[in-house]
Amino acid sequence: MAEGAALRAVRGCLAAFPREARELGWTESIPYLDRPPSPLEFYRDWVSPNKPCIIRNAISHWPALKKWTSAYLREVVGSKVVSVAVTPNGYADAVFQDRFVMPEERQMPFMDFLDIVEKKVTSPNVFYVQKQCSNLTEEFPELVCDVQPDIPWMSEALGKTPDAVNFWLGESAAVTSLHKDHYENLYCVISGEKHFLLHPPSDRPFIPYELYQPATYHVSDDGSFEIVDEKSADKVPWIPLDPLNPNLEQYPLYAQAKALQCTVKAGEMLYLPSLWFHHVQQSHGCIAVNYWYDMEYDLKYSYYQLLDCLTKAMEVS
Ligand SMILES: O=C(O)CCC(=O)C(=O)O
Repeated sequence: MAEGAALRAVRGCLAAFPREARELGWTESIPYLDRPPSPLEFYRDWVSPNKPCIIRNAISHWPALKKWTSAYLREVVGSKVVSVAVTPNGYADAVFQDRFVMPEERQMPFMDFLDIVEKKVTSPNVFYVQKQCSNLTEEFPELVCDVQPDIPWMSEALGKTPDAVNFWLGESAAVTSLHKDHYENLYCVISGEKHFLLHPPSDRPFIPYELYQPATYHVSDDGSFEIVDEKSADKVPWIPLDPLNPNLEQYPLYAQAKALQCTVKAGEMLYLPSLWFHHVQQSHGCIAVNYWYDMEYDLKYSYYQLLDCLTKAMEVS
């Protein structure tokens, strides 16, 4: 077969693959479970087939659901200095002006942050407690006893404890741009609601990635900001596309991708499987805790790597 014909054949396979994968397993919406599953059920029905679901009644016993009011948080952690992501536009870790721009990581007393979220103090900037890297245990140890250090049935299903337990509290303008990672993610909403837009890993051929110079916002209280390049850092591969308003002229293949959307309400838990692309928004002041369990680097991971490599090779051919 001539090289051109071979390339066309591979491109055709990549274009057909997402639909074929979808027909094998994805539903139009995310299914609900009414109770926490047994470890075996969860591994067999959700982790192994890499399917998302929303689980109800899995965290109803957590004291956090009743206790984490603004008054309680102010009393217990109000005077503590914590890391807050500050951006001019709500997008931390996202493509802006041809850079991969990270937030300013501001150290501030938690109650000053709450004053901004509750609009007792106005700011032109957007604030989000979203440090990850186990910020619940590292920065808010006073709150850990109101949730659980891990999700027992998940730890048993995977034979390990989470790599990170994260605390999220932010403004409605704070958006997490479309990305994927290598965690089995159990995302628990304590108050408010989170809005997820998801793509299965099999949609990779339709999702653009480009390489960007990393940079960081330096924002001022008057709303002015600078974007400062992290000159010695390597370029970062990131998705430039906004799935809520995709530029289909620039990224026509995305028209063939099929997003699943769901809202996770207070008291519910989303299982967001490893390698799924996710874009996240929230109601104002929403509080969430999530558990990142490292994925198994098995054949599923290798197949995804192959899909990724073939997609990149087609982009440059
Ligand atoms: O809640 C968010 O804003 C983002 C969560 C997320 O992207 C993650 O846990 O991987």
